[in-house]
Amino acid sequence: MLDNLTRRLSGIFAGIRKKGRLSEDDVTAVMREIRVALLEADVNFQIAKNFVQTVKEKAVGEEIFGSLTPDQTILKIVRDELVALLGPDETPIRWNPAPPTVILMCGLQGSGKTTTTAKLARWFLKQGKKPMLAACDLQRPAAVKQLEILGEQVGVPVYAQLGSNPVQVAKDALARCKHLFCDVLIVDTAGRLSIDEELMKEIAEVRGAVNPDEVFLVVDATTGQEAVNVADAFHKTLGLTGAIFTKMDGDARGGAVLSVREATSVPVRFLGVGEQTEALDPFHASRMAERIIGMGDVFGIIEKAEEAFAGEDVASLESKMRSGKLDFNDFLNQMRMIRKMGPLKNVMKMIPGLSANLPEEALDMVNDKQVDRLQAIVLSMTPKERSNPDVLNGSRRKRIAKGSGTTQEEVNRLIEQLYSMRRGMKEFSKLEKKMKKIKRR
Ligand SMILES: Nc1nc2c(ncn2[C@@H]2O[C@H](COP(=O)(O)OP(=O)(O)O)[C@@H](O)[C@H]2O)c(=O)[nH]1
Ligand SMILES: [Mg+2]
Repeated sequence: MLDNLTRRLSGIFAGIRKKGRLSEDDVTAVMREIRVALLEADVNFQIAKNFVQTVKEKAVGEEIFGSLTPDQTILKIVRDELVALLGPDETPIRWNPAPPTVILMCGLQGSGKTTTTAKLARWFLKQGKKPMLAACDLQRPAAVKQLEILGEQVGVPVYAQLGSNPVQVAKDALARCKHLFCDVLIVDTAGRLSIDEELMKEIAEVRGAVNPDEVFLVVDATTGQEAVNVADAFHKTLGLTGAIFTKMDGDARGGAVLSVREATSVPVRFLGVGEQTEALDPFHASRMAERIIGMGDVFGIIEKAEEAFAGEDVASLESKMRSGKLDFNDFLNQMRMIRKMGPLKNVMKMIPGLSANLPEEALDMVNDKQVDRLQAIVLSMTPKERSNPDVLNGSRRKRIAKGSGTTQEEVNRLIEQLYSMRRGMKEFSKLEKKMKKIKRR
């Protein structure tokens, strides 16, 4: 997500770090570089210009000339300005005090409305809500079917009515929702390839019929600047309360995400980061800003880990690790937990400094297939071998390599890794004990 911009900015900051003290000319040059980086990321021209202007003014005010660490100062200013540009850090859902809360989804065809409708339902379910979906895209019969399949996948009811019209379906869905005591109704609607009057009229009528608490515009993040015009048009007709950018897992340059709030005052609420229904991240301006400048998203990782490790016996794993008794059963468990955090590549991209410094190809190399290979090796071991790796002699290793479709070198390497982890953890525990003693004195 926005990797190119991150890489560009990191390069700029590294350049400042190398230079040390900055002259006024240096600052001007740096600002020009930042502006070019923003423009290349497809940020609106005026917004990029204003952004750099503010950063420069603040930088001068902070007396960066002569400062020994101008890169830190500029980094902080850029971060703060990005947060300001991206809007309120987080906008909570506007719950209707008298449920159900109604959410209207709108956007162009193919932007990801139907998928995002299901993603939101899943997200609400996790918050302990009881969502229901309304299939108001009656342009194509397949659209209703798609929502029904997705609804079944996430386990929420879908209200549909073939041969009717969107306004009627929306009204009836709302009644049904109340009847079932569901507390969130998400209304999926039809899109067009471009904004046209008929589409706007239809969706405005649906809006009038259900009086939504939230109107979310779903935007394909790879569409660039055009997204701002789309947001503008929908906002004028419907009064948007939020934007959701989809396909952030693809090669989105990010300009639209960075521009839409400043251009339309509509805050970004969620980001779609994959085709699966769990691939939806709530939007935080500060986290986004920090990821863009290469500070990583530590909170995002912690959240993902907490979610994945919920209900897992992490404490016993930790005590095993500390005592240096880790075996391949624990290893298997760990792998399973890590896989629950989502594609490895996405997790790695959130680690501070990593995504900016690693080329995309390197990230591709630590792919999930490799983890699968390691897992296959462990799965080819007998239970005895897993709990007592000491018995793994040459012939056993050969058998495991064959059984898992890997090579004996790979098997050897994995076994060596386990032993080195054991040694490492033992050393660490010793060190920790020593440190505690020293502290007590
Ligand atoms: N990679 C990726 N694909 C997405 C995302 N959101 C939606 N899609 C895909 O985009 C296509 C269009 O989505 P759909 O929900 O049918 O769009 P709609 O026409 O607006 O309802 C589908 O192939 C989805 O799988 C996302 O966040 N990432
Ligand atoms: Mg659709």
